[in-house]
Amino acid sequence: MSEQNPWSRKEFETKLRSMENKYHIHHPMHTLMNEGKLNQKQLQGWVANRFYYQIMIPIKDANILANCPDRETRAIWTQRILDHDGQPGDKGGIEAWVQLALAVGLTREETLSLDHVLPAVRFAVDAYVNFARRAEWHEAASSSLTEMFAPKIHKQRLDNWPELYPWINEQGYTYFRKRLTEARRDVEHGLEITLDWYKTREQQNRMVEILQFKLDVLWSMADAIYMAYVNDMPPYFNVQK
Ligand code: AHQ
Repeated sequence: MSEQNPWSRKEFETKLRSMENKYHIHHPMHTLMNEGKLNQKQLQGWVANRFYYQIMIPIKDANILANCPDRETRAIWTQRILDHDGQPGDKGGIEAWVQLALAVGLTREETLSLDHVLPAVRFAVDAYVNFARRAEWHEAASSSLTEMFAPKIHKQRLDNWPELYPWINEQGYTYFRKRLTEARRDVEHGLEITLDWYKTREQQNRMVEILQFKLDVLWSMADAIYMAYVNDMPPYFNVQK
């Protein structure tokens, strides 16, 4: 097979950014959300399920750290764990997501219990964590780059929810505000690692596969939540209890 010429750095980044069309912002779960068409129970279902994703992000990042021999990279990547788990003076993103849960009317206990987490959400999230655990650390780090598209979805929530969902307590928005700046900083570092690492066209095609895998993780989570809370078809909905 002829070895295709590698994309230039700019072409490679453009190719990765062109995959935005498959980001979960375009999933009906998120378009309905952004049109104000979800009721309280449906929003609670999304928040409670996404809590599992949030608590597993630091585990994912710790696995990348464990596999990464480069001190400078680790010193920067460690911040991602602190952003979620918190540190003195900053309760962290996981606590901010609990505040979002309280703001949509969930209790702390039921959110922390993970009782609402759907099997398919758990499978998708665990697939992401297990990929990060066993992949070569550059590949695991670059799989975070769906966050290239995240600032837009966080901004959408901050701009539209107060009007669309006036019943949500304002304290719930801390998480999205936090991520706006954190995501932009993380993407800068993740993109640098990615554009430096994948050199040949074959390697660059591998990165496209990895980004598609992560897009699939996010899309599959939205599928499961939509099925259960919008179609009212949770697992085993149609069989005798
Ligand atoms: O809140 C999110 C977050 O902390 C992260 C970390 C990052 C990663 O390491 O994969 N991805 C990510 C994302 C977060 N929020 C999602 C959303 O829609 O609120 C988006 C998601 C991502 O784009 O990967």
